[in-house]
Amino acid sequence: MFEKILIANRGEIAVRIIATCREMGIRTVAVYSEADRDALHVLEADQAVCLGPAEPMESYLNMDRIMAAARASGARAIHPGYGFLAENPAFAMRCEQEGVVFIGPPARAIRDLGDKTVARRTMIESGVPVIPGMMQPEADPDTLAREADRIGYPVLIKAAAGGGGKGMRVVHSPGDLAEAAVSASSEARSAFGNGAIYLEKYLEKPRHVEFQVLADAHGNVIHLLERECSIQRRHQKIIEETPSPALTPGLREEMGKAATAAAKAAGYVNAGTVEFLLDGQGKFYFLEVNTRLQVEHPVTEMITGIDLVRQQIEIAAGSPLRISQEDIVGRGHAIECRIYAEDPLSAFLPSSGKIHFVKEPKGPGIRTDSGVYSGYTVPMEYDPILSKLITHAQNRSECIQRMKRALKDYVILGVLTPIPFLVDILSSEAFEKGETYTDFIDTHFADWRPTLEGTDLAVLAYVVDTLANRTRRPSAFTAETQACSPWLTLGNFRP
Ligand code: MV4
Repeated sequence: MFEKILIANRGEIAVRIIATCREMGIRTVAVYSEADRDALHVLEADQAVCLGPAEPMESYLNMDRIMAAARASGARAIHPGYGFLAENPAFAMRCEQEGVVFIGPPARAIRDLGDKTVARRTMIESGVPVIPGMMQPEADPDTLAREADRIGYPVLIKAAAGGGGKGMRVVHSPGDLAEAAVSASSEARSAFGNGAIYLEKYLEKPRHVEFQVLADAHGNVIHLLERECSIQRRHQKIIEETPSPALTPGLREEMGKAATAAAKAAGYVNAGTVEFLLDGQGKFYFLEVNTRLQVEHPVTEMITGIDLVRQQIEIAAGSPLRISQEDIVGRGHAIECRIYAEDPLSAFLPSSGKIHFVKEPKGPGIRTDSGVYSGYTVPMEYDPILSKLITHAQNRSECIQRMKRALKDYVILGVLTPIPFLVDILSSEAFEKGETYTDFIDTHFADWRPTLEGTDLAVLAYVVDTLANRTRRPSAFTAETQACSPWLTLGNFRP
């Protein structure tokens, strides 16, 4: 087993990876940029190396500096987390060449699955259902028009190098195709440095259901059930849960088999996620494979009891999987809410600044994966995720109740968060009924406003008042029932 692992990431995911390393007796090396000197992952690691200036190309995306940090610290393996270099085949290749173990899939699997048309061809060969569409990229407008006629409108233009919705265009009629293809291609070129596009049949109102897979270097592949990730805003997931309210036991088994077949076909090793779209008729289609540990991995950990980071490290060290498919049992229900520093009243724009105070919710079935602490300043340079709040309970409705309670008990002062938005989603009838489709936010929360106007000012007034009256206590011998905990009051947005 590795004695020391370098974590090529920051924030909550770096902190999360450090936790498992400590349990395994593995020493950790954090890397950080000049903007992250005071970051939690730096404080928690055994050792920390400064990479350089805040700009990602000078720090977290700089392969030379990360490899130099690994050499200097004597780390034999690198965990890339998610984002940054996690799905960069050149980085995985460089680790392979320099004798450092990349805790992730082989460079070749990352590269092959990164091209969506290569991935589609691989899945078809192994019998995994794919969305009707093209099997290679195409630029010629006449060929595209013929293909669109064959597939049938509406069609969806996608970037071959894509993912995350960039370079996507829905086209409803032949007259709109050529122009949409040009604009999708140029968007893809600026986002991925590759303007290749192809067409798929456009599925209306699908669900996004993904399967966690684990594959070792000895040919064993298992899946760890699904995650329902349909609640997204601008291709950013905000709430994830498992099990999916849409799956029957039969469909789950069928999709799980497709997911492991997909991983085998791609020569996959390590932890990965096979994404599917599920239509209203219970038909599912392969979408793409995410070749990394995902943000939403904790919900899977909660219901299976399996530490995915430990599995990743053991697989990377060459150990065979010690769990088989029959060992995987989902217990109860888990939900994750992502807590970003963002202003739900101003189009969810980042809200960076100092976190004056944070109090995390506690209690049975509650987990917070956090990268922040009281007094920490959220830098502007990176994705503003502060933490993830995960609840686990015996069934979906208790899990929702628990999540609403936990969100209301979560106090973060200094930066804005979407907590009131999340509470309203979890309280909605559509969510309660499990009507979680990819158009959920547009359909039910397009012009959401907080229930209390002027909340921010009132919270500010309340904090000032509280600080000025530190010794205030609920008055004795009265029948008053007003809230006496400032944190409870703030968390509830009932100033
Ligand atoms: C689709 C689709 C409908 N039909 N493909 C969006 C991100 C990218 N990874 C795939 N996406 C979609 N592909 C076909 N053929 C609808 C989406 C989609 C979506 C998918 C999952 C979660 C949220 C979504 C929001 C809008 C569109």
